[in-house]
Amino acid sequence: MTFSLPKLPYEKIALEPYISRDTLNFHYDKHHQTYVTKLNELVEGTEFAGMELEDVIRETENDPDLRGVFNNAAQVWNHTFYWHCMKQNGGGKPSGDLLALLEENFGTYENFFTAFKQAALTQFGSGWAWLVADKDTLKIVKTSNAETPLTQDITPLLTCDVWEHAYYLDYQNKRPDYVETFLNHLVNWDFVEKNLSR
Ligand code: MN3
Repeated sequence: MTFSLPKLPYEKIALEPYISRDTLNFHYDKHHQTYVTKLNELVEGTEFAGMELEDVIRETENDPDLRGVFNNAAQVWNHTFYWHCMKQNGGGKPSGDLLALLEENFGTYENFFTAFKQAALTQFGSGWAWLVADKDTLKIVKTSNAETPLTQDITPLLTCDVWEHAYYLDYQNKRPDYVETFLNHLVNWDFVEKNLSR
């Protein structure tokens, strides 16, 4: 197969009690795997079969006939990125240069927290909330369905999956509780710093 499911960066119990093993059993083993499987079916025998995933996403973004390829490729990428955005004992206010940068861009960490949460809650239906770097400025954006800031001239730093499948088993319809927990207990700030240095 051309594309494969990247390994989770932690054990499935690592994010408990905030995100359960049950959620990861579905979200990683079923949803993420299905995007990989469908992508492989769609690109078989096409020019996209030999490309890097990021190139497939960029090449198919604006072609209505290749929407299926784009959707599955972007979801493969978005999910891999999302797994790395979390870690055991993560979340809370970062420190050092990263905190200073958030304060410089949003005034206070609390302002950042509120703005990120607001983006996650106001994404109507399925999608993603993101912290991105637009040249020297940090911004919060949201995308629908499989849309990804990867295709724009900005650098994704952090994302929260707000498709219902990301939180329904653990939080049911309470997206606000899931997003607050994500920020308070799960964010992998080391990964955000790594993305900033690119
Ligand atoms: Mn998802």
